[in-house]
Amino acid sequence: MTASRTLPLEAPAAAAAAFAIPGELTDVVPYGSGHINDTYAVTFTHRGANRRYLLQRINHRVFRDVPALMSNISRVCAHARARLEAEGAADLDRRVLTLVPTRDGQVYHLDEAGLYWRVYLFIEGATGHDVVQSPEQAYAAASAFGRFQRLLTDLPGERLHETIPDFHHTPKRLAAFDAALSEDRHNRAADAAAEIAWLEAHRGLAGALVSLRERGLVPERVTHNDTKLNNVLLDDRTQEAVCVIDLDTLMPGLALYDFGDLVRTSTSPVAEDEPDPSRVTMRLPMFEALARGYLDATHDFLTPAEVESLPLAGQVITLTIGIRFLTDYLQGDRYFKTKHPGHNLQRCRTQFALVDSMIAQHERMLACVHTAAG
Ligand code: ADP
Ligand code: GN1
Ligand code: MG
Repeated sequence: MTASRTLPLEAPAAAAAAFAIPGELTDVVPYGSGHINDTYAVTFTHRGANRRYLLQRINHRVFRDVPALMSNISRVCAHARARLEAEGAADLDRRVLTLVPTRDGQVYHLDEAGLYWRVYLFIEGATGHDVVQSPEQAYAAASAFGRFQRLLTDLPGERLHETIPDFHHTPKRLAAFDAALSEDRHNRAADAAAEIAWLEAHRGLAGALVSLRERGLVPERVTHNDTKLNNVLLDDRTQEAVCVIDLDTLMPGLALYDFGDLVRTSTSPVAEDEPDPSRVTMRLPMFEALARGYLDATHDFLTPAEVESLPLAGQVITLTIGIRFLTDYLQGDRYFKTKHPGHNLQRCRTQFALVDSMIAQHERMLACVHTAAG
């Protein structure tokens, strides 16, 4: 199966029947713009009323240990829900993801073809945006991920499973790129010559966050690790953040990873796969809103070294995802879903252009952080 194909709709329809959902399945529609899982909105009709659920086939080529992943998610959802309830939050079924169990009480379903499925309650009236539309949206997203980070500071029990080991270990991502380049199995390196040269000139940046961690300057925390803008649902009416979603990469990490991916996805005026990289730019008003939003929620527990490194985090995480897109391009698009053969290369170009823009504005970004941190 290639990375770009989804399953015919019989498979999700059959999987939906395994879950403890009242009524009759009346609709199945592919949903969302995630690059990893196959996601469907499924409608059940019960006593004349329609209700939607969010069904996902978990990509088990990417997440090798689905039981461990689902154990992380159910622990975190239960904890977040209890914390929100204790704070007196209303509308809990929209504020935190809620897993729907299978008919035999499990949190996921393994079908006869060996595919893994799960169901969440569908959060209606809210959207995950691919491109940020205003500083208010940037503030809302950053403060939601900051509050989520805060909710996890007292997660009880053992360390979470690492669902993808070394997920944001930039030097290891670079080593994987080097290996893919020397193999060049799909003869694509020539088409990526400019990006390969750019990366050669920026290799020095790859070790920056890992080195902060290795020198003990920033602490390990429970982090989300995939805080792209479309992984927080914003209310369609008020634009306020409703719910943090896509919890597959929840695991031990650095707060800097989470802030970095917010900068990567919430400052440029164009989509991650914009064909014209000259349109990519890190917009300071968006960054200023992100810094305020994130720090309003986290300033009392982030360390000074974490705060000081927030602008650097944007550069390094954007570099990291750019390296991953380029590697996947060279390897023939095995990991990310793609719509055409140059898709990953297009995505890589926007990432590298964004890093350039951040490097050029580093001092101004740092000044924003200092102001936001008070
Ligand atoms: P991926 O890992 O492939 O990105 P996500 O978990 O982010 O998968 O889900 C894909 C998309 O489905 C999201 O971007 C969002 O639009 C939508 N989505 C996910 N969970 C829900 C939910 N509980 N309610 C409504 N929409 C959701
Ligand atoms: C993937 O799952 P999704 O689409 O939210 C990827 C992220 C990348 C992102 C790039 C598990 O996120 O790491 O930053 O694409 N998720 C995984 O858009 O690899
Ligand atoms: Mg997602």
